Amino acid sequence: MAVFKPANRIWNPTYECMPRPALDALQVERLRDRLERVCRSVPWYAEKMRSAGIRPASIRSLEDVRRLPFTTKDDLRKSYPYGAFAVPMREIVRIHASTGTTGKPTVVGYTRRDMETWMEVVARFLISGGLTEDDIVQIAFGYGLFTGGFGLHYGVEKIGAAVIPASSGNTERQILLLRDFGTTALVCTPTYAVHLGEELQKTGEELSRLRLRLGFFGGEFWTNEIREKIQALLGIFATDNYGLSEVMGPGVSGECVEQRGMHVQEDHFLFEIVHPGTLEPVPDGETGEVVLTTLTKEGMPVIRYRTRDITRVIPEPCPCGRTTRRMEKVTGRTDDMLIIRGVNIFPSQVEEVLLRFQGTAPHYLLVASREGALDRLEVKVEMSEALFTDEMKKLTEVKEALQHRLDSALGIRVKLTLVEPGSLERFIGKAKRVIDTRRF
Ligand code: DLL
Repeated sequence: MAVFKPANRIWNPTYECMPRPALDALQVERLRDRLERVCRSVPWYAEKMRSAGIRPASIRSLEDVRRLPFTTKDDLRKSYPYGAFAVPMREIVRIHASTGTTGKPTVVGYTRRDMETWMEVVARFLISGGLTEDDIVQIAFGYGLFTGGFGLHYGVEKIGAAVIPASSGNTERQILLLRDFGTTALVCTPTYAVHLGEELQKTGEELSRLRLRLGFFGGEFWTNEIREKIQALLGIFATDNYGLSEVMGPGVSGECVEQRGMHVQEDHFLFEIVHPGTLEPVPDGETGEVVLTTLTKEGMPVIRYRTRDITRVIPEPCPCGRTTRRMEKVTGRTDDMLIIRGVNIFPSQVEEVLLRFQGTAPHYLLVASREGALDRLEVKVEMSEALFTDEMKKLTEVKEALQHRLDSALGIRVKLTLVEPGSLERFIGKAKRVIDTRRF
């Protein structure tokens, strides 16, 4: 289905379109101020800076940020639950926690001013992706410790659009709301958007009878091919937005109507890309790990936080007029990366092959195992309904062709298993695409 392109609107041109030299100067000033604060109020941060020989007053340019030590998830875990807070508990008005899959969650606290900043940055990316005051926004992210639900909620309200706090799950009810409440914009993970789209299709509902026109998806990586699929399934214009609890939640960056990379809210977050091995900054345009420093956060500031997310800066200026730098779609996490017989493999590579290939659905699972001394990678892929009902001969041909594409895209031989439509687990939140049995 042809997708319209919304008008280019900017929520806060003062900051989003600030001339670069002024923005750089603002970042340095805010960085110095945050460092001073952190050193005053978080003992382990003060110690970290002292051991690295850093005095906040000596930070004079953005180059100086390279001298600062990194913060890792482990540092934050060690300070569980409130040891990374930089203000007394009386100033904290909200607590969230990250969706850790192992061990304890990372706890994050927000002051009233942090809440205002959060609403502001979410409002910015919603407006940049085409939202208006007239929209009715169905939020199908979980409301709870996860930052997705509440984070988006207050940003939508700030703009003055109407929120339907549907929360996650119960696809039947989501479809009912979409239809009966006249939802115009959908907010959820891209995986759930695909699921919702497929379920909607099964009901035989005609898209032209819905009012849906926009989608804001984030919380996990997704490819441009998935975007096309979602846009067609739901008849919408879809944009990507990125964030993480440790830094703020959603709102760190988001796409504009160009749909080409996410503008980082650089007046609030200092953004670097470093080589995950050497930890040295890479030149603009080269791929590496995202490192973020909060420039205004009061409750729980972080300095050079290693996100483990892999992407690159898009060096060209954006036609939308914003001066903030854009990050390319995240291609994966360093901890989702599998090393199979010395070759680095990301789930996104498999997804790209599948989406360009007829006969399979974008539901897949990578299973790494070890046989003797040899690593093995099995790729389980759901067949489409059409292929499933086709004759055996066709099935074998498709399997061979897909095997060939996967082997050449990944650079290793994989074991391909085609499974029945609907047999792999569906996710209402973030998808889990990798099982590595070698770690246990
Ligand atoms: O997922 C915050 C969020 C909620 C962002 C809703 C956007 C929308 P966490 O649960 O702490 O916070 O997980 C953060 O999710 O480090 C990335 O690995 C991944 N992630 C988030 N957004 C994207 C995205 C929220 N647009 C972790 N593309 C991050 C790729 C994403 N990965």
